[in-house]
Amino acid sequence: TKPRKNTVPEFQFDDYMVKKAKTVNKALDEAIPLQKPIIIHEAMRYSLLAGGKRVRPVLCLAACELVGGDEALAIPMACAVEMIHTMSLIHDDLPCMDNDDLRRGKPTNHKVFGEETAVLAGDALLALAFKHVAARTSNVASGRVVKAIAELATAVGSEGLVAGQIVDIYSEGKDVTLKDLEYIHVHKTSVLLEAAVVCGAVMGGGNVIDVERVRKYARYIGLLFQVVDDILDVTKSSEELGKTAGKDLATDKATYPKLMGLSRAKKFAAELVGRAVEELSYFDAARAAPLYHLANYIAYRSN
Ligand code: GRG
Repeated sequence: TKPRKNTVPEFQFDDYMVKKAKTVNKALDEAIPLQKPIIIHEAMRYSLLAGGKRVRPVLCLAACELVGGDEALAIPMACAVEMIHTMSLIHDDLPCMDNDDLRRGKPTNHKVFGEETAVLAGDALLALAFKHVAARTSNVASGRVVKAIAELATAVGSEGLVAGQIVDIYSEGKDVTLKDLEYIHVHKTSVLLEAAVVCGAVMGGGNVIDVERVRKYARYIGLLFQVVDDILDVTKSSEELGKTAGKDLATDKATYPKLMGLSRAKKFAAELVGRAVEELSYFDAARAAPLYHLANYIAYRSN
């Protein structure tokens, strides 16, 4: 099929994000009642409901609607993706990993609940994510649910997030090439964004061609997300110079601006958003508007 003309209809993106994030927050709140043992459910809820932009679950819902599905079909999956993202942040912040004290503007999970509970809260969120999709998805053919679960599991395990984290850990203090950096980012960040989009489209009833098209879109925005994160590290650091040495400048962590220079990194980000949006031109422009604006939001966000 020929790409459609890429006209972008008027769209209130801020309202859209607020509305979708509200839906996701309500569903997440209901997914984890404060039951016994209270402490573990409290720890799970603490990080899961601590804010966050909710980019991944909103992408999941937007992809479901892009292919003509009702948002309700993908809500359990959107929650599962956010549960997995949150558990990866809890584990990433642990003293044996990044040893961070703050996350989403609040003390990290292990700072509040202790290391043992933080590890278990992460484990429990991971298990709940898969249970939630399997048990709560309704009106989707079971073959689609199984396909989406396999996609999500691949994005989490030793071919996904875990692969990115382990390679990142073993790269510390070594000379990292642009190729190594891309491997780390693709696995630590892009794979989950990709799974969010692909699983949303699968739950929404998308055909194979449409699913593979949104996958391509997701790959570009996944990489874009990290390039922009790296750029923000530098630009925020320079804004804060004089007060404190910024994160990126203070560590020997490899970043896109460090490896290619700030202006080339910005150019690369602009190229990625262009390529992502190009993939949307095959879809109905009104239905694709949320994903179009999400790509731009990721590219030009300020935090
Ligand atoms: C998944 C089993 C399993 C283990 C975890 C620790 C680990 C393995 C992976 C680390 C993954 C990680 C922390 C990647 C960084 C991803 C990233 C870009 C986070 C920031 O995402 P935002 O900006 O954050 O969407 P908010 O707070 O807005 O949700």
